[in-house]
Amino acid sequence: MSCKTAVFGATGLVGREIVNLLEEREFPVSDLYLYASESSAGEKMSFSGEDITIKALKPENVENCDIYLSSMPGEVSQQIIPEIKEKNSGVIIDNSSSFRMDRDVPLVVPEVNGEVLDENEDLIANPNCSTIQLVMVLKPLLDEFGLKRVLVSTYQSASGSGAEAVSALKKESRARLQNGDFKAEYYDNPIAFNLLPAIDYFHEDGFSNEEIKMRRESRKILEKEEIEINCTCVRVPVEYGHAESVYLELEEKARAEMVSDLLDQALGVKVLDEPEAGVYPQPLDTENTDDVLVGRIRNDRDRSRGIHLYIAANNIRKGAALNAVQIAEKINSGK
Ligand code: 2RA
Repeated sequence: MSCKTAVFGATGLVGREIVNLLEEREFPVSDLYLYASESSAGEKMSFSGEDITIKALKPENVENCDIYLSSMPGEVSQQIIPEIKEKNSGVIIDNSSSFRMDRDVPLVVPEVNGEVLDENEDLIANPNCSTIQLVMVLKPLLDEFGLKRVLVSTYQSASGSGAEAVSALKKESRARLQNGDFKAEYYDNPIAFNLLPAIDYFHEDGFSNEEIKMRRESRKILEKEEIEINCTCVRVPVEYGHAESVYLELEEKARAEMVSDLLDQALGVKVLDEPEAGVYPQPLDTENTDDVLVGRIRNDRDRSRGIHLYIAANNIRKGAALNAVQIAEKINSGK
């Protein structure tokens, strides 16, 4: 079915990628409406050879559409999405964290739990980027061996914070290389030549909100509240692509070769695991693939059910825009 489609936050890194993907994947758009903040209203963006004028995102401006792909800051989504939902028909796919943990809002990664979607949805949440790439790898292992415990350290690129953070990374890097002296341009501390173990705000127990999101969202998507998932999330001086170092404790004994064979067959996952030949997942590789890359798969030296592995994925595409467009495709194919 061809769809009247809207993109909210069309000028951001994720919004732009959504527009690219709608064209690249030939999503059956009958009309496309683009919305962004007041300051971008009137600008034009190209889609399928046509220039589309961006409108200010206000509920009264929003056309009635079949699908709305939304990528706006949490505070804006929180305020505006209920109003748009009230006033318009169609399905909203929201990339913010505002509604992800609401009981009646499905949180979806199509390859993992696409079956939770039904034709009555009006709001679907797109998970956090670091959650998406993690559950893409956890799900096949959960189904085959069971999962008891997951410990993750992330290496998250600056683009996860948006275009301004990428510019800050470049500016700080240039300043450091040219004068040796530089100051923080975006985060509390410099990101160039540095690592920041602080993503989002901190909860009372010392975990950052990004770490809590990964735990809660993964459990919701996998429908397994009992899996122990704890994370340390780190911002790294990389432009695009998030990586994760993961330790898993399975319910059943499995060897690294079995894990590798299983992941190699999983939809949307690609095993890159010849470390001696320099073949392992890297953020730079994720610029050219939509697969979640996994490698360094190895047995724990002490625990017979313990497996270590390393994941990298494109945080803007599979971690955000692509996952949202895949949800739209799934919704549309069910109509
Ligand atoms: C980050 N998880 O990388 C965020 C992006 N949504 O900061």
